[in-house]
Amino acid sequence: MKKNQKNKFYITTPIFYINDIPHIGHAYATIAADTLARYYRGKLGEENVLFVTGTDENSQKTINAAESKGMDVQEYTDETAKKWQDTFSKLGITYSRFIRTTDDDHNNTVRDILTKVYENGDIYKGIYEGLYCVGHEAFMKSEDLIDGLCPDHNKAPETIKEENWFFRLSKYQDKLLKYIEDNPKFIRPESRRNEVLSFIKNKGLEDFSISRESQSWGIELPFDKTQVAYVWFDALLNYVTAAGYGTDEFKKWWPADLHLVGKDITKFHCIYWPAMLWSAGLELPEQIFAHGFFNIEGNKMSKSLGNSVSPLDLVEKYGNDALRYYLLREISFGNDGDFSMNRFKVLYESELANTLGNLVSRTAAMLKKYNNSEYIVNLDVKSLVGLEDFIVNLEFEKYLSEIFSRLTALNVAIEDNKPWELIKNDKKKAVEFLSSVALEIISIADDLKYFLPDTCESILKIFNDGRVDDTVGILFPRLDM
Ligand code: ME8
Repeated sequence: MKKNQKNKFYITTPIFYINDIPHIGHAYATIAADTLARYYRGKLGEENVLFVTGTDENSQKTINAAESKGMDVQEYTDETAKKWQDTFSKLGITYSRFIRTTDDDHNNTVRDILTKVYENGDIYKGIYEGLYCVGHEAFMKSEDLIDGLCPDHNKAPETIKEENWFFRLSKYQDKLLKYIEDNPKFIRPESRRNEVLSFIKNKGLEDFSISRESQSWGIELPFDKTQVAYVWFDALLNYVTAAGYGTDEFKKWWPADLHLVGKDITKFHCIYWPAMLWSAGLELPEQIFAHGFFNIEGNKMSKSLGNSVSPLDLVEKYGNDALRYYLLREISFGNDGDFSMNRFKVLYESELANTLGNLVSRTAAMLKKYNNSEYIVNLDVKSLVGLEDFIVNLEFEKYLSEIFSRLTALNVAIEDNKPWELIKNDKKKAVEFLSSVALEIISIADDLKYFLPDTCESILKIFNDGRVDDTVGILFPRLDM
């Protein structure tokens, strides 16, 4: 079998911190992964796709959030993880597993891998003194601070001095550099790959601390009960737990095909993670893709600005598909972008309500009026070619743009052919023309269903097997209605 001819597809999103409820940025990665999972299920069969998302719970942030609410940590994590699950369900995310790092099987994975890595000689004891940023859940260098503050979180890191266990990351530097150079598709997009390469070449890899002495919440080290695992060492391992580590399933799913992450966490995924896997004797994932970040109306999304957008508020008002469409159409997937309510409404009105919704409703209405709701099913119509490359390469915006050009062309063809005139003296031609439009809409819905699942289900119901069903409501109601 050729390498790019897959027989299974295992895709992951980042697992999210639970110090807050999901915002639109979290929905972004998850919706993109969901779109790919739906596509691969169609290609490879339901049983051959594993799509994992979840929550990253064993962190200092969790403890702080629970404390600030006066709650017990376990109670807090249960309550908050449930909110994340509910949100993703309401967003129509078809995950195979929602993993929590407090799950028992994950605890076992972390302890097992820590033992392997320890026995392999890659873990040693040392003293760490450094600046810890809880926002990043990582140590920072003083040269990375601006006026003493972490530039991403606008807070001064804490100075921590602890006796910790360290992972010999430095040992893997040359191997990792060579691997990334030899495998141009391992890290995508290219810009992120280059960043990682220059980081390794210019800064070099230093061993990092993989445990916390002072933290009370987390996974206990198997070889030192006084310490818990560092949250990133623990969190990354969720990917192998969810693949069934320690069971027969694992052979089927591992290595993962795609880790979808945001550009903020490439260092952990592209540097720490491969070294950890090698040390544990496991294969590396096929690809890590880092998507861009977006601002909200031109400003960075932040708690202090209070400008974070709730995906649930949006879908309540506009529907799941409108949100999916906006996010994957507006922002080119590997690049940064901006979330703007004005643009959201423009795309909703112009592309979803007008181009798509109107095309469907006018075609259905004319068939009803001119031919008793029937259309001819055995006509040859063209289908769009070359779309698959776009989705496989995560060029979602190009995929959608192709489809919308075709929908626009169909609207133009209706204007040009004027079925409302044609019907007066050539019914056969009018019905044939409208039938061919209906068949093309069906074929497009088949390509579009990964992106707009609810809408395409409705479209396929409207044009079902030679008859128009006019009981299905309007696809995208006008915003002023
Ligand atoms: O980093 N634009 O979790 P996290 C686009 N627990 N995407 C955004 C975004 C924005 N403005 N803000 C957040 C963690 N994201 C760790 C991950 S994985 C083993 C552990 C998305 O809750 C983006 O995908 O901070 C980013 O990588 C992720 O949320 C970070 O979520």
